[in-house]
Amino acid sequence: MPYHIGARRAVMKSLLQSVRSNVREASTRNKCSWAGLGWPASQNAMERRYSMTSTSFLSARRYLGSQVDHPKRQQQTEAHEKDFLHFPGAKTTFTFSLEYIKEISEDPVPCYRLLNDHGDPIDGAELPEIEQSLGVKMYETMAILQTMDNLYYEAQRQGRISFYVTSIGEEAINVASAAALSSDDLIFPQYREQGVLLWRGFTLKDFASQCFANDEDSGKGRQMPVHYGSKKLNYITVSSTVGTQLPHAVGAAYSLKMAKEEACTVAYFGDGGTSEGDFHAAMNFASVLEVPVLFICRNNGWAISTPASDQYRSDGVVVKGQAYGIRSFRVDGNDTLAMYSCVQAARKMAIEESRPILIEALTYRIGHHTTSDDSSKYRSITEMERWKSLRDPVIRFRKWLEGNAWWDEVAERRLRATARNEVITTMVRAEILKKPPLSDLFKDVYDSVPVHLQEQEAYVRSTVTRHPKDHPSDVPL
Ligand SMILES: Cc1ncc(C[n+]2csc(CCOP(=O)(O)OP(=O)(O)O)c2C)c(N)n1
Ligand SMILES: [Mg+2]
Repeated sequence: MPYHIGARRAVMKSLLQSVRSNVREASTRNKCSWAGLGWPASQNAMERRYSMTSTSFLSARRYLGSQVDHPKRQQQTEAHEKDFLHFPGAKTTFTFSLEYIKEISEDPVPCYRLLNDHGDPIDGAELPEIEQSLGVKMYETMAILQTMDNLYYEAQRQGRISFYVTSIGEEAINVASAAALSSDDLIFPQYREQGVLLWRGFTLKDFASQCFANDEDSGKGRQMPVHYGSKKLNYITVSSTVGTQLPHAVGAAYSLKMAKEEACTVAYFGDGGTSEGDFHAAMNFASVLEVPVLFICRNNGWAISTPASDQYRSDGVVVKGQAYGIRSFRVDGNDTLAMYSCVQAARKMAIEESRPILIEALTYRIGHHTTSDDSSKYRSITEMERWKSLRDPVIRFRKWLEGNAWWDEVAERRLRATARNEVITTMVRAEILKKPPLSDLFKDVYDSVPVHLQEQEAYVRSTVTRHPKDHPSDVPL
């Protein structure tokens, strides 16, 4: 028999003997009951420890979920009210029942919604105050976003741009959250939030310049298509490295707090983003630093081909907030009004109380992950079609507008035709504009270009001179 097993047995035996003798002693003094009831407050810590050990070693183990309203637990709590002990890491009471926290609640966190799937207000729901002009602007932005996404998707398929990401199915999360924020709030996007930028005033020309990487792109053509950014609009440049924007948003929120600004930071991310370490680090930092940041998770059920069921075993994302001490909401991300009202309330709390808030917006990614993906390979067409036909957030909001007599078929046709025309016109123009010069590749990071970048530029130029046919003819040297 290996030594360590024998040694462990000896330790167990002596522990059991010690437990038995202590239990006998305690029972004689009538200070501990086999039934597992409490002990007098005067009992010392050693006795308590052995009493607890005796229950778990010598009687059948009972595992009680902490959410079960157990009468014995209540008695214990009353008996030990004076027994509070402040550990450096927690303030808590004692129990001698070996209990666990249930891994998942029997009642899932309900999802906040105000409109049903047909766009009718739910009985008794308190709708946010939205003026006609705001409601119409939100709808128009969603419709323009949808038009832009469809046309750019086609443009990629025609080989005119190299890459595109649509937000089809997630228009309400984009636009309603943007509408509930202030332009002073700093946005840290993932990559499927172009509707937030559109709402803030990024023009169709700006989108086109970025996607076609032309001379008018404020990023000077240095990013892949859809990696938008705008200093003027407080929109940090997209980085598609999943999750990296989350700690950044927390750091920036800390700086807003120190500067006593009346603004918050807003980090958008997907369900897949919550599997990154950065998500957890960001949540914890935000909680302990008490900073005004909104974590808006677009839980669309898929992280490329990985379904949400392979992403977590918890009740979605919303419950993760509590573990970090963060107040959290679960909202129907396809309900424009609910999304608007939730983000508005969350923003107020974040700023007035200087606290982070987590919002899990439930939705569905109707399009492929990106133009590099074919989602029919890993999910059923029926699933996609069902969401498209029954749960489209744009149609749902339109029905609500129509119910208020704020929108009709004529306005719809006019808007769609104008949007289509503008997207195509800006796209065609952006395509023929000249590209930024090669030298721009080496600028804007350092005040003056350092030697190693000068050397790299010289190397690129000599390569182009040697292989002129491999250099794109529309990029000036
Ligand atoms: C750190 C990192 N790992 C992996 C990838 C590859 N990748 C790109 S998007 C993506 C899935 C993200 O899913 P989710 O966060 O749910 O966002 P969604 O695409 O559904 O909007 C992955 C794994 C990446 N870009 N960065
Ligand atoms: Mg996702």
